Amino acid sequence: MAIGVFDSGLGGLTVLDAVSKRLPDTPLIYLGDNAHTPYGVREADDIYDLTTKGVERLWQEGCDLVILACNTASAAALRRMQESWVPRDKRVLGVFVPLIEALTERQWGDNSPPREVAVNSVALFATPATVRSRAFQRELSFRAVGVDVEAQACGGLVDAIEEGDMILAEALVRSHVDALKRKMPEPDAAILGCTHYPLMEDVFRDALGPDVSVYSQPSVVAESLADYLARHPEMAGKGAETKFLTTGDPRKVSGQATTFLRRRIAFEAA
Ligand code: DGN
Repeated sequence: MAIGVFDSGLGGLTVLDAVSKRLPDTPLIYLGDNAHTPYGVREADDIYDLTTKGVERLWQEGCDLVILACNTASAAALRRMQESWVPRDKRVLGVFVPLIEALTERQWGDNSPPREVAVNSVALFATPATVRSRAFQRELSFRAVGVDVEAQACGGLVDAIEEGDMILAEALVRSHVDALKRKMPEPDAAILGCTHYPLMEDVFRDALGPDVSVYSQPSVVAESLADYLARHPEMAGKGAETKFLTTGDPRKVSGQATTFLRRRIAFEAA
């Protein structure tokens, strides 16, 4: 058995890296839906169909527990999948809830009623589909009261990062932060709600200034998964092996992934 990590493409490799650092003895299988990336500009039903297909593929590989590393998939598909599609012996977890639990200082799975928290205002940076879904605001409202959220759809940023155009990516981060600050001048916290944005974390931090707490997902998700597996050891296998699968062209995706993470990664066809 292995833990599955599903993403719309390459971005989830940032989450996979953090998970393999935090849980070095847990086998992992990554599936990137590179044939259909990016999800950020797709409609919710389309994202749901693609995500369920990807998760089924990881179940076939023996991954009873699948993490949706992709924020767009977590936002548009996860709750619907959990409510009506995931069988009892399988688990699909997303990336928003761990982040919201960290933000609201809740333990994993604490389902007590929403309450006041230390953070009053939150800036969310994400893809257009994630922003449109309002999933972050919905999940937050189940856990906290009185928190203002301003969301900024960061059009163009995923493409610039994937193309390795860091000059454009930096300019886009700064202009999206400026746009956010016009709506919310002094947020207490900022969420980097997309798999790609941790690669621009320094620029986000610089543009937001020292008074804003920046939450980047990979380490938060890895910590939350470690906590989950400590309670459900039967969901994890043993072994340090990581396998990389793609719905796209493995040679092309391996090259792109190596540029993206600046280390060699070999993908196989899913
Ligand atoms: N993986 C997506 C996310 O975290 O929202 C970004 C890439 C995309 O499909 N747009």
